[in-house]
Amino acid sequence: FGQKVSENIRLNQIGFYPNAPKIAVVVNAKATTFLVKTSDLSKTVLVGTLSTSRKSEFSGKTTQIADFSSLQSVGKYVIEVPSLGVSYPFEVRANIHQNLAKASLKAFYYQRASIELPSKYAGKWARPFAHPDTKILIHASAVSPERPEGTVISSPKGWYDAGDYNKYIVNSGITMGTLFSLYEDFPAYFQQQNLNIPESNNTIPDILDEALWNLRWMLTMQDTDGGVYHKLTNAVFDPIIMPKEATKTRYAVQKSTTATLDFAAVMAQAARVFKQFPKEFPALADSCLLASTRAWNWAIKNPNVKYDQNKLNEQFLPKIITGAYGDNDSSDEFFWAATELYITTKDDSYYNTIGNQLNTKMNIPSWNQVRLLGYYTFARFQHQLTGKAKDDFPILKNRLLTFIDTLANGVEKRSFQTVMGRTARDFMWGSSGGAANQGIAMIQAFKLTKNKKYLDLALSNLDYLLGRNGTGYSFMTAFGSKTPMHPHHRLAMADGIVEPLPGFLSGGANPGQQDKCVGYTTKVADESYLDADCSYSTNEIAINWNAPMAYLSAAIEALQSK
Ligand code: 9MR
Repeated sequence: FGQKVSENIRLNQIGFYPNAPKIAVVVNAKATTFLVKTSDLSKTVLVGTLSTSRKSEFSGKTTQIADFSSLQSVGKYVIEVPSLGVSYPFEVRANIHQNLAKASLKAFYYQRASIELPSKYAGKWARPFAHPDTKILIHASAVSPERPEGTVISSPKGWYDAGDYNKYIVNSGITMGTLFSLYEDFPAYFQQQNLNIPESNNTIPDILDEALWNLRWMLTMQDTDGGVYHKLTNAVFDPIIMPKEATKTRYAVQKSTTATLDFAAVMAQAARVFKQFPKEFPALADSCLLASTRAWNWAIKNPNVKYDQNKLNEQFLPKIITGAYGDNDSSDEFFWAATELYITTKDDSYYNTIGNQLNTKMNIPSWNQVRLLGYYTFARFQHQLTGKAKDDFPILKNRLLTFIDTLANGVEKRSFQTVMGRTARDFMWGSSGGAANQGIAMIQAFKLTKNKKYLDLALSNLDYLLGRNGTGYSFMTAFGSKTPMHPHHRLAMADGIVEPLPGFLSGGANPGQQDKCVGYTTKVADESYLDADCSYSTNEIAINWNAPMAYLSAAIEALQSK
């Protein structure tokens, strides 16, 4: 039609709900009006005025807001800014993010170890069985009298962590906690969802079937004394090969306090969740709770066993130089584990270990910041609290909402009007996961207050992830017009298929550029992103980023359609 697509019109590249806010951000244009047209350009359905220019906090570029929230008719549209061109097409309709919610969970199936993925479930990304993980060597850093040097354990299943094929307990911890919380917060939504995975025809919601694949692996990572190995890994990262070719020796490496507590939290939550399926899993809940309490008791006896990979490599061979997930502060892991154990068992002694910690600094969840997962669980089960926990709940709720408001306040003044981007520090390794986790915080605030403003704020970060951002990318593979084609993902890089595996959230803008990859064009915080497979610090995928994306998209679907 002779209309050129302008990458300077930034918007959610999938679309919008009829009754929800709709915003596009126009970058570096001195324009005054915008039009909404049907995507065949045959009809103009709305003419609007762009806001006055403001300056991006990070790049100094100008941005203007096109607010077309009044467009409520179902259809396919584009935005036109006469001096620039047209936006990517988008849709307005109910359940607009249903497929996204599905795909972000289906991604976990693609990450499964120790299983063949037939084309029936994996389409053109089918692949043969690999990584049996039935002969895992106890690393020198993890030997014990009961498991001396040379001991082999079986530790199959689980998900590959990210672009690499290793399996890390700490990162599995927040990932599983997020998925179980999604199920606990919106159980009805998952009665319908069909992920087309091998277990889809059983009586268990698919989200739980998928989580079970990783839970079974996690259970094997507990040592005989209750402590939990930090990770199951090669000594060094694999080259870019498919799983079947990746046959190097794998090790169970050193126990740590943080891994053990994350494990305790997940198992306590799993015990609660699977207790609801006594017919299907007569013994699983009890096994999980036992594993959890044994892990907890180990951590109480060993409160400060850090995972310091440099130190480890000074003492033991072979040297381990894969992902470290090292963390000097285990107070938040204690908080989360105690919370899950308290809610599952209602045993006050767990609460008593953390009841004096409500004044500690709060952070948006990430693999090394899990305190808020505990807050969310208290909020979810607020009506079951007793004793001191019940008395304290108003304080906890108030602290949580105050914290969330500090993230949310001033959104309307930000250049992209998203919760994401309050400060440059939002843009770190895995910033997309951070944005999704901020979205979860907004959902929690919505659940606590029923104030719709928080639901709209959650949506602002979904819009961020799907294109309303400084890079102009939708960070979700296969979801949008401009999406990552070269994620740092061994499965995608080595499979010889042009399209990356669908439904994976790319790490996102990060001016750290730790990979030193050639091709970055800017160091501006919210623009520093490179869709190249060498860019592991901006364009890797990871289970702990997909889980909050799954949460955010499914939560918004569940709440909007009401
Ligand atoms: O997500 C992790 C990020 O917060 C760290 O800064 C980074 C460097 O330590 O590691 C990231 O996690 C990676 C892990 O160590 C190995 N598997 C891939 C993970 C995602 O990049």
